[in-house]
Amino acid sequence: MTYQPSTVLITGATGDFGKAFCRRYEEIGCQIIVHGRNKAKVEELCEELDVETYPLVFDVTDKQATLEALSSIPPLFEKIDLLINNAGGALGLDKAQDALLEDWENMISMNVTGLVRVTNIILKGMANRQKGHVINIGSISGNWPYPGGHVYCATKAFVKQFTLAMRADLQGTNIRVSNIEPGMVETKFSFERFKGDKDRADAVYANTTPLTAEDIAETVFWASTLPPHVNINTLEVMPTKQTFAGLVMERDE
Ligand code: 8X3
Repeated sequence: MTYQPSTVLITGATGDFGKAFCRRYEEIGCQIIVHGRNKAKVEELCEELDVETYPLVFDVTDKQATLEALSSIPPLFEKIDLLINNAGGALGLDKAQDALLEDWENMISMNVTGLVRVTNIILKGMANRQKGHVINIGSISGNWPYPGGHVYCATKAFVKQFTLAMRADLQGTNIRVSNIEPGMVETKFSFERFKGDKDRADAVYANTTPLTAEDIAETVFWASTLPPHVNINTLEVMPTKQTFAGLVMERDE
């Protein structure tokens, strides 16, 4: 570790990834702005962390709540030098033609609209200070389409290209931007994708060795603590036991 962020804002901090990120930055004594939708969960996590924390409760899909919450950050915490855009998720794995429009709209709201809102606001402060790092939690699904992935894959492809295009604009600002792209990680991701169907979620991770939230926390931590002259643009991380399925050819009878 040659660089140490001082104030980290983690969106979706009360989820499995978010908690692992909090723990990793707690180890080096960073101040952490802990974001989540559930006030009790955010406050509980803040209590558990043995560093200075600031709780931020809002839903990233609510524009007004996002603007108000981010403008309420007190001076002690406002010099955010690491934003981890982690809030978001997947809804459904049905074929596109069977998917619910509501699920599609919600994924776009969380993974795209919410992420760009938070970024737009926090990036301005970073640009004024000529210091900062935005780490977006992308996904291998932004690179590799799969059946049932449709809008989830598309939102993560957006996040990747948004990351790279921001890099182009941020030349000369010292601000780093990275897209970390995990493959299969055993978290509540599938439970939420399958809307509480535990058996279906468990089957995703059965009899194999997925990544853990801690694996991704270590990757994010590494990218954020490299010397300031090093920028990880994109980084795809898969379990050793996960690989590519190849293309499918439809055959006539
Ligand atoms: C999570 C990885 O492969 O389930 O973003 O889409 S995957």
